[in-house]
Amino acid sequence: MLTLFDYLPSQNAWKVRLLLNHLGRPYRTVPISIFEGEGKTAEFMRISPTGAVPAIQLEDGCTLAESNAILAYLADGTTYLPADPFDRAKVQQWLHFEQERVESVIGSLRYWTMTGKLPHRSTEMIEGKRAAARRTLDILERELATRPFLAGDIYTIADMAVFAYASRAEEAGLSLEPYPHFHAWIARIEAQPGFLATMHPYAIDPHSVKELP
Ligand SMILES: N[C@@H](CCC(=O)N[C@@H](CS)C(=O)NCC(=O)O)C(=O)O
Repeated sequence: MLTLFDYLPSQNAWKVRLLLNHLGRPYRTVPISIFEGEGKTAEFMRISPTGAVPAIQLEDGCTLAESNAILAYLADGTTYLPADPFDRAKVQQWLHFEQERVESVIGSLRYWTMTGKLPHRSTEMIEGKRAAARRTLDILERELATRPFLAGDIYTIADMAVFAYASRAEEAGLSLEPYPHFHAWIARIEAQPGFLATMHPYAIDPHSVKELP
């Protein structure tokens, strides 16, 4: 059976849980307490070179890290990742956008906000991230005004990846009011069969108030 190395408040890991739920694929979970340093053991770093979750181990022992690489691997051969090379590349385009402009911007702000680390970050850094986050939401609003899903007419792993942190922007202190098309896209995704509504706040982990080792 597939193994998922997981940390419940991680929305990067939620992306993988979401896809597994859509696919109805059984898996077992190995929790990694990242704030207690479990990600930085030699054993786990052989599985995930950065020491970050999510990572998976296949039935044959092969391992894979990076949420979007995992999504692409697990979605291969399903409607969530088109077979046509151009359509597939369009999905990749949005997966790269997600890492550069969603996860590392809205995801970071949300993490600092929800774990009480915001007062320990410089004003310059916070304002830089907030401005970048607004640019990201403006892009998503403009793009989603023209089609139902990010890569076209079909729901794909691009939507799953971007949804993970972009839909939680309010937890990062960003208002979503000016973004009606983005709102409608959130509702479309939440209505997909097999959508995984359960997400976990950092507050379930008392260690999350610490800095990562
Ligand atoms: N680019 C990676 C980022 C993964 C990531 O930053 N995971 C966080 C949890 S959301 C983590 O495990 N951090 C611990 C660390 O970096 O030591 C991905 O998309 O999987």
